[in-house]
Amino acid sequence: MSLYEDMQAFAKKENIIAGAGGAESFTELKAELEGRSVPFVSFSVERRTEPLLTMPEAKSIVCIGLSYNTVYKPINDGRLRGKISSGAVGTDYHIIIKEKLERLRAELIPSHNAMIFTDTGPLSDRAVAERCALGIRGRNGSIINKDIGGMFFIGYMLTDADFTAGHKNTAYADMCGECDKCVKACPNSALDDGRCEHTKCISYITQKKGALTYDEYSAMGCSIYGCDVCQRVCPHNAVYKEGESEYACPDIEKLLDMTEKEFMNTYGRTAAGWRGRSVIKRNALAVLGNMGDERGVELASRFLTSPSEQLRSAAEYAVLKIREQ
Ligand code: B12
Repeated sequence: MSLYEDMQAFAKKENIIAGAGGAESFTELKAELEGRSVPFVSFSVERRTEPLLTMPEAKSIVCIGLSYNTVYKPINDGRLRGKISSGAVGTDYHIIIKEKLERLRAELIPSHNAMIFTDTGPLSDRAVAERCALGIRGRNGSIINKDIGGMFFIGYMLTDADFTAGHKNTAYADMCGECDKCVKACPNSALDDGRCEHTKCISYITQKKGALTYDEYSAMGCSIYGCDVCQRVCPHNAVYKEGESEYACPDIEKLLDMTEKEFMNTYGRTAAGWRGRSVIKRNALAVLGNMGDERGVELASRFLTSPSEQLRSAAEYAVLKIREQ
């Protein structure tokens, strides 16, 4: 069996998708990155497009995808509850993906060098996934795979082993055609034919720090962390798992009462934990406003004199918004 075949057998056993490609530069990505500001990424365009600057001896890239296509049942217990994106429910994907890639390395290429990344590495994860034939960019910007759709996280490994020997990827066909459901469904019109304007994306607004504008609080709707709308409406994600989890629709009163220790115990090992307690509480306050339930006034009022500017500002928004309705 070739290394490529071993990798596919590993993927099947681990319930992930996998592919491989060469480590040559992502020349075609340069112009796109130079013209855009990308939040949360501090690598230069050179580092983002040239794998050999990170690992000079790299011969190939192995890329894996971990599905998070689960729809969580709403909890209808009369409590005020917000929403957390499906991908941020349960164990943080950064932990799972790194463990899987580390296992792949140990089982398949124990004597080779490898560098493992997901989300925070130098390259564009989506460009890597496309090169490794995991899928193709859809109109919502996400990489869509023909078997599991677009709700999957991406991780990759640069290695001096050649996973492409004896294998040639077949070109991926367009997955969207005339469909523009995601573009139409985006609550804040952030999508424009394959590009996502991050300043309008609800996912970004829930992650950026500080006091937000009225329009930003309002755009959040019921989202406390992340947003799944452009994925949920995508026909390629129509087959999903069903789940039940308190994390997916947190009780806002409980969330607002959490101490730092309770927050870390609850969210510390999820993908929503990295932004910290204050940002999540700020979002929960904005969601209270957007829900328009009179009970939200008392809850939000507790934060009108908070020493944190972002909590005060979100509390003011919530009280104002509920009073407006
Ligand atoms: C910054 C970031 C964000 C920002 C900005 C998103 C954006 N506009 O790119 C915000 C916070 C908004 C965000 C949101 C989300 N993100 Co994000 N994000 C990233 C991050 C860290 C960097 C992305 C980046 O460099 N963007 C800049 C653009 C220019 O580059 P790119 O998308 O990487 O590359 C594509 C484009 O350049 C495009 N392109 C190239 N040339 C041209 C030319 C034209 C004409 C066009 C139209 C496009 C185009 O092709 C490239 C490959 O597809 C990556 C992880 C990483 N390190 O790569 C995760 C990542 C892209 N995010 C991911 C996810 C899951 C999400 C959310 C779904 C999370 C959520 N549920 O809330 C949303 C989806 C929003 C959306 N519709 O895109 C996944 C995507 C997985 C997938 N299957 O595609 C990644 C890869 C993380 C991971 N490791 O799994 N994210």
